[in-house]
Amino acid sequence: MAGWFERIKQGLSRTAAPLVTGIENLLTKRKLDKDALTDIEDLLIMADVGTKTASALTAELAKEKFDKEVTSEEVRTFFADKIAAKLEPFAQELKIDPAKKPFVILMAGVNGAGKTTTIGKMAQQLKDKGLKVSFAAADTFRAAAVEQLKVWGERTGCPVVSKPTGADAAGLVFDALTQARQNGDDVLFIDTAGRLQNRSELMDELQKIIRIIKKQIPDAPHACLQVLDATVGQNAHSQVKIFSETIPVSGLILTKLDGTAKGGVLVALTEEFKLPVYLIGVGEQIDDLRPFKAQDYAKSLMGLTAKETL
Ligand SMILES: Nc1nc2c(ncn2[C@@H]2O[C@H](COP(=O)(O)OP(=O)(O)O)[C@@H](O)[C@H]2O)c(=O)[nH]1
Ligand SMILES: [Mg+2]
Repeated sequence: MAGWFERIKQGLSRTAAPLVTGIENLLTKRKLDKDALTDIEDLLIMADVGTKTASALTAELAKEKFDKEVTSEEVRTFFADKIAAKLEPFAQELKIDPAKKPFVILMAGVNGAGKTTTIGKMAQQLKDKGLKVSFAAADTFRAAAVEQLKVWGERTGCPVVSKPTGADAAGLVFDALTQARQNGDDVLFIDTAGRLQNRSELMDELQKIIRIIKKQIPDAPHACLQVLDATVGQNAHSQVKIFSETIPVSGLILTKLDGTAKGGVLVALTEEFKLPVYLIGVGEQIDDLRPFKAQDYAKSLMGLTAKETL
């Protein structure tokens, strides 16, 4: 896709900028000594790649380049290659199985992570492929949440099953499933609430939704996607931990990579949870959702240009 790499690079520029200037400053007229390595490790930690990964990457760099003259670009290319290799197995495409009709996708994540927006963006991509898509507005807790999903429904031409605020979310999901089956929809997105303040209530509700889905379609939901706001940095770890203890999270979507200096968190997350990353959000517009490509991400993170993706 034209401009794809530029968009990711621009998105990650806030994460990359301190790394680029930091490493540049460190290595000007200086060999890669012990102090420089410590400082480089700190820069990686500040980009939120995680302490374990930061120290592993720095150790690998030391092994090859210690006491040698290296340029900032060499160091960043070295890291980008290592990071890309780590991420490659997790950069997957979310496959919609046409045998599952509807293919049920449950979207989970804390308030403000980007669930509703991402549903809208994903729906547009699926509609462009000719699929029939509908939404269940199961975030019945906030009136604004239902309205927001309806706006995305109109924008993408997807029917939305909703009920007044405070309605039972699981009951609504049951109705939405029935309707999606009757209409022969290919995909049903279930938007859920994310109020972590009352964790046990929320988690009970999610589990109840899953039980209700299984009453109609035993092998559904076919995907449980956790949406994460990349700007929260290391907090993303506890969020994935909490949600995956409650529901069978099958993959991640990272949003707001365009507005963060913590874009490296994706590296640490995959290392810890070994979950596929299907998509990344790089803006608020409908087409600001991109497949996660390990190479491009790693290069962008290191402020490098991807010549081979042109
Ligand atoms: N910059 C940016 N903003 C995003 C992205 N994804 C979502 N948002 C914004 O984040 C806010 C919360 O998103 P929303 O979908 O309502 O989150 P939800 O509470 O999880 O449903 C909204 O203002 C969205 O426009 C993204 O990738 N980049
Ligand atoms: Mg929402």
